Amino acid sequence: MTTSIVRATCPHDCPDTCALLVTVEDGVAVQVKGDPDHPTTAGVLCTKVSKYTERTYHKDRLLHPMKRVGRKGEGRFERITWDEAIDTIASRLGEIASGNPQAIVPYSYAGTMGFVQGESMAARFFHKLGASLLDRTICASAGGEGYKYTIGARIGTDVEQFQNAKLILIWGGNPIASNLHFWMRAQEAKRRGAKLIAIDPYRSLTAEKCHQHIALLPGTDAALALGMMHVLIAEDLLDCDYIEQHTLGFGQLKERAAEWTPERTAQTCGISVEEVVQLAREYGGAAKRGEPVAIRVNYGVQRVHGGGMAVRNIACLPALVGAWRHAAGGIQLSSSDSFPKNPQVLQRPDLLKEQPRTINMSTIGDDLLRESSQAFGPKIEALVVYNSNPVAVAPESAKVVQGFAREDLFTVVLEHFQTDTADYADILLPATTQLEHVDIHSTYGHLYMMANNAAIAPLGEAKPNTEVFRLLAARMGFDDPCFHESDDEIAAQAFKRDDVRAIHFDWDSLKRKGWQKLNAPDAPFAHGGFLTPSGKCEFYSAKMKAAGLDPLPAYIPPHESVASNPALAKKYPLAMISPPARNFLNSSFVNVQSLRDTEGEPHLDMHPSDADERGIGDGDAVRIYNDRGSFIAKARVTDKARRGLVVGLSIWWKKFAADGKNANEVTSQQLTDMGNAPTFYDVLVQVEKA
Ligand SMILES: Nc1nc2c(c(=O)[nH]1)N[C@H]1C(S)=C(S)[C@@H](COP(=O)(O)OP(=O)(O)OC[C@H]3O[C@@H](n4cnc5c(=O)[nH]c(N)nc54)[C@H](O)[C@@H]3O)O[C@H]1N2
Ligand SMILES: Nc1nc2c(c(=O)[nH]1)N[C@H]1C(S)=C(S)[C@@H](COP(=O)(O)OP(=O)(O)OC[C@H]3O[C@@H](n4cnc5c(=O)[nH]c(N)nc54)[C@H](O)[C@@H]3O)O[C@H]1N2
Ligand code: SF4
Ligand SMILES: [Mo]
Repeated sequence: MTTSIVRATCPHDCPDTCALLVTVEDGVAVQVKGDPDHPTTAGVLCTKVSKYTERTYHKDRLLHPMKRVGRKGEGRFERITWDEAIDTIASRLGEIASGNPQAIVPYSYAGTMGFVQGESMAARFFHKLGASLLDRTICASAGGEGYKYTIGARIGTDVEQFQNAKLILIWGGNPIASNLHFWMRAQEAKRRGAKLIAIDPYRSLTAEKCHQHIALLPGTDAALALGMMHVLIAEDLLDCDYIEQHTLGFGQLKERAAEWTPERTAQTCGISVEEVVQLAREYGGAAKRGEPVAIRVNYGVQRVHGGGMAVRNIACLPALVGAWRHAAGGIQLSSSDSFPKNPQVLQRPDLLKEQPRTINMSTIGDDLLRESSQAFGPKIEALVVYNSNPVAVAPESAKVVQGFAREDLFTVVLEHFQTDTADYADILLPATTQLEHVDIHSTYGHLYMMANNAAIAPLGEAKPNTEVFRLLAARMGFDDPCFHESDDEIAAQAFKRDDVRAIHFDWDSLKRKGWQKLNAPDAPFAHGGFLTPSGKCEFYSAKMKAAGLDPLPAYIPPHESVASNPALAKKYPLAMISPPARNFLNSSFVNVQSLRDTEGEPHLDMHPSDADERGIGDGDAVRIYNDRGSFIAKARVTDKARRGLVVGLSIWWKKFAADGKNANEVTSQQLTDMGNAPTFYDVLVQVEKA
C-alpha cells in the first residue's frame, strides 16, 4: 500500500480557509485533517469538512455528463458523452450569441473560493463570448461597501491578534458556526480575562457563550452604533489625539451623534437605555485605560435595507477611541483586500469587445422573468451555473423557480450533486471537488496565501470547471493563448509579485509548503494611513455624498419591520431571519447524511409568547408565510428568539423538505442601501399551525 499526505485548502465560503492534510492510500482519500502547523487552522476543522471524504465519495456524486429527459425541475436525466455535452452547449450558446451574446448569463458564486476553479477560465470564456456580466452581490457587497467608505479597503485586525484583546464585541456573527478559528482566539482572550459581548437579535450558539448578549431588533445596528458614539462623545471616552490626526469630519459627526440619545437609540433598537450606555462605557472605558478593544463585525448586520450604513457606522468606532493603536484593537469585517489579487490577469476583462450589461445575481428571480426592453436589454436565453445553487439560495424563490422552469431558457449546470438548481438543467456536468483539482486561495478571515494540490484523480468523468470552459472555448474557436493555460499556470499568476505584500509569492514553493503569510503590518492603522480618498478614517465621506448617500453615519430603517412598515406588520407581525446552520455551509453539505441527521429537519425558533398567541406548541408543524410565499417547518418554542422574531436556520435543500420549499420562499428581492445586495434578514412574516 502507498500512503501519502497531500497539502490542500478548504475551498468553502468561510472566512477560515483552513489548511488541510489529506491522507491518500492507494489513490483513495481516507482522511482529511487540519494542518496543526498552520497558525489559524491549528489542527482543527469544523464538523462539516471533517466529513469531507463522506462528501467526496458520496453515492450521489455526479459522475457523467447528462441531458434532461423529464420536465424542468423534475430531475430526470440521461447519460451522454462529454463530446455531446460540449457540442450541444457550444452550438446553443453560439446560436444565442449570434443574436445577442448578452442574452447569455453566467451565474456563479463561492461554492469554491479558489481563484482557479472560480473566476479564471470561466470569466475569460464569458468575456470573450460577450455575455452579460454578473454582479456577485449575494453575500457581502453591502457591508464591504459600507466598510470601504469609512476605512478605504477591506483590511482590518489580524485574527491572530484577537486573543490579546481585553474586550471583544462579536457583532452580527455566529463564529461557533461560521468562523470557528476566530472563536478559538476569542475563547483564548476570554481565558486571559477578556470580556465578550454578542450583539445579535438571536441567542445564537455564540451569544450563549459570551459574557453578555444584547438582543437588538434586526436591522437596527446602525442606530446602536450612533447611540454608542453619542455616549462616547458625551462622556469624553475618546482618543482626541487619534481623532485629530487620523480622522475626517469629527465636528459633523458630533452633531449627528448628538441626535442619538440613549433613549432614542434604545427605542429604535428595542433594548434598554442601560444596555446602550453600558456598552459604550465598556468599550470607551477599556480603550481609555489603554486596553485593546476589538470588534468582529460579521455579515449578519448587513442583510437588511440599511446594512451598508450599519457596517460603515460600526467601522467608525475604533477610530473614535483610538483602538487601532493596538495590534489587538480595531475591527475586522474581512481581510479580502489585504491580498494583492490579480483579476485583470486571471479574468481578462480586456477580452470584452464592448461593455455588456450587468445582471445582479440577487434579483435573478425578477430578471429571468423579464422580456427584452431598452432598459433591461435582451431577455435572458441561457444561464450557465457553476459554484452556486440559486434555486435554493436566491431570495424570493417562487420567482427564481418560475424563471428556471421557463421552457425557452437553456440552462447548463456544473455541479458535484443533483442540487435543487441541477434539477432545472438542460445539460448537467459533473465537476471535480477540491480533492480532485488544483487551486490557489486568498481568504477573508486571515492573511495566508493558500495552495491546494490535487489529492486524488477525478471521480468518474468529472472535470474541473476550468477544463469545461477550456473545451467550450476550443469548440467555439476562441484561440487566444489564455485559453490554453493550465491550472498551474493560472495559479502562478494569482498574486501580484510586484506588490510588497506578496513579493515572496512563488507558486511552486507555495504548493510544497501549503501556505504562506502575506507581508502585512501587525497593526494596520496604528499610524493612520487609511485607504480612503483623504487617507483618514472618514466620519464624513464625500464619496458617499457623490453617490447620493448621507455622507455621515445615519440610520436607515428596514424595508420591513413593525416600526418602519406598520401597515405590513398588521398582516405579518413577525420579523424572520434565516442565518446559517452550523452543520451546513450555505446549501452545501445538506445532502451529507450524517450532517443532515445532526440538523434534523427544517425548524423555526419562536418565542414562547409568540407561539402561545398562535396556539403553537413545541414540535408542531408550522406554516411561515407572507405575500411572496410560504414554507413549512417544525416549531421550536424557545426564548433564544426574542419576542417578535422567528429564526429558521438555513439553507436547506428544498427537496429534503416535506413541502419542497425553504426559507427563501418568503425572503424578498429588495436590495440594501449600498452594494445592491439582498435583504435576507429584512422580512416580515406570519406563522400559523400547519
Ligand atoms: N457553518 C456554517 N458556516 C458558514 C456558513 C454556513 O452556512 N454555515 N456560511 C458562510 C458564509 S457564505 C458567510 S457569508 C458567513 C456568514 O456568517 P456570519 O457573518 O456570522 O453572518 P450570518 O451567519 O449571516 O449571521 C450571524 C448572526 O447574525 C445574526 N443577525 C441576523 N440579523 C442581524 C441583525 O440585523 N443585526 C445583528 N447584530 N445580528 C443579526 C444572526 O442571528 C446570526 O446569529 O458564514 C460562513 N460560514
Ligand atoms: N435565506 C437565506 N439565504 C441565503 C443566505 C442566508 O443566510 N439566508 N446566505 C446567503 C449567502 S451569505 C451566500 S454566500 C449564498 C451562498 O450561495 P451559494 O454560493 O450558491 O452557496 P452553496 O449553496 O453552498 O452552493 C454552492 C454550490 O457549488 C457547488 N460547488 C462547490 N465546488 C464546486 C466546484 O469546484 N465546481 C462546481 N461546478 N461546483 C462546485 C457545491 O456543490 C454547491 O452546490 O446564499 C445566500 N442565501
Ligand atoms: S468550512 Fe471553514 S472552518 Fe470548516 S474546514 Fe472549511 S475553512 Fe475551516
Ligand atoms: Mo456568504
